[in-house]
Amino acid sequence: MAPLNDPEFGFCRDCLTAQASAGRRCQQCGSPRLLRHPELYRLSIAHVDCDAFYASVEKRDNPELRNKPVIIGGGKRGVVSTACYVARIHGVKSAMPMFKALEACPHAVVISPNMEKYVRVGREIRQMMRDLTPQVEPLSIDEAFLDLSGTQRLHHDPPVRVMAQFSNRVEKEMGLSVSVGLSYCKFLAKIASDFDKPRGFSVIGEAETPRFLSDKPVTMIWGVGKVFAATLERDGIRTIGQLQTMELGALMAAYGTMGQRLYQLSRGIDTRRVEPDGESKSVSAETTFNEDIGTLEELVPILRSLSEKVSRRLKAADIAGRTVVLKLKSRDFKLKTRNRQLADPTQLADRIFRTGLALLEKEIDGTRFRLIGIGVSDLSDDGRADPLDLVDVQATKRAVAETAIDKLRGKFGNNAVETGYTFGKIRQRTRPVPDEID
Ligand code: DCP
Ligand code: MG
Repeated sequence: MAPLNDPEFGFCRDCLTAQASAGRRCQQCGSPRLLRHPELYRLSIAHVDCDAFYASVEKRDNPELRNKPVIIGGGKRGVVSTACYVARIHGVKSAMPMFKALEACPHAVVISPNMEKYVRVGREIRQMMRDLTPQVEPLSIDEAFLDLSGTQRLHHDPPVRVMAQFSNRVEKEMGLSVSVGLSYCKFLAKIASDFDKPRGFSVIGEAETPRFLSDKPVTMIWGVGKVFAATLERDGIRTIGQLQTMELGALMAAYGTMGQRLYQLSRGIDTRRVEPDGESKSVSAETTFNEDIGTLEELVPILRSLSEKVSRRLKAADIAGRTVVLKLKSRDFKLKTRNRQLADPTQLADRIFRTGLALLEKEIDGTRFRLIGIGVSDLSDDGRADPLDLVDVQATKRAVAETAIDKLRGKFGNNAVETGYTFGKIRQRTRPVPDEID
């Protein structure tokens, strides 16, 4: 068994020596990087996020860049993908237009992204995670959740020590640094990993959670983006602490299903499991027609309605998909699927629909169909979904409109608002299949 000594004295992240007293430095190696927490040996949900990922990979591969400010980005959209921590000191941030970044940090070295390389490195790190547990849920190229419950017997060490060793191993074997958050649920583990970046390791226990959250902004809650935060602000709600004083009924009356999430997460209640194989899953909806149909005019409203259903599910699960998949079954039961990959993951009905429509238009050739389906795969956390498009102003307007529609639907039900595409057009033509009944 591992030295499960006093969690309040903890252990050293560098040499892993369990501490026998409350000193500020490791009694073995002198490192100040000590981990201590009353719940240290009880927590088992971890979130790992690589530090300045693309930039760190480039620095690793070119030691001359080590102490220089490095920005990764450019390309089509002309924005910063990421900046190293040196460049961040000068105010450079992800998603900033490149010209602004260079105003802030004129001596920065700008490198265009090498996605193939980052994907490969991301996979290697993920494999190292899977060496610890099969319960690995990737969220994006450089981050994942791990559920280490029940692994103590395998590792002869509690999760916190396993994760400390993991982060040391990534540094040694990959030449990259990660930040780890450890808690009792996904919501707090993810918050924790962001807490003392780079090379961080933060622990948030169950007992301290309500107090810890109380002065934090509502935007820390999963699914509360800028638009929804503005709605809350208008209602006078800025901190999670304010949500903690509100009743479930009141929150649901005001914000629908989102209200329930606000109620639970504000109190640190998060029952979502770590779901491995997130990469291979998809979210889709389909329908079979009473009579086979083959014209765009008839298919478009159905496609729109199905896209909205997919979008609702994505939003409810806080996920987004990057590949849109259209499925068609013709009269003679031949199945066709058509895919298109987007620049960013989406959870918006509008983007799913428009992408699906472009795929559908190519298939209209007089064939009559008995089934249509639309879905997204390449699922990830919604954190990076649907960035506002600086070039396509109309798309941004539609995204804002969709958020407003979501809110009305949250309040008054899914049929409260119909768009021009579906209005009055579909009910008589399709029959619900079991999957479709909400
Ligand atoms: N990325 C991107 N565009 C964004 C944000 C991120 O292309 N708007 C890319 C570049 C990042 C990678 O995704 O390196 C991982 O995203 P993170 O948000 O984890 O950012 P970093 O890893 O770069 O920095 P941090 O140390 O804050 O995690
Ligand atoms: Mg990162």
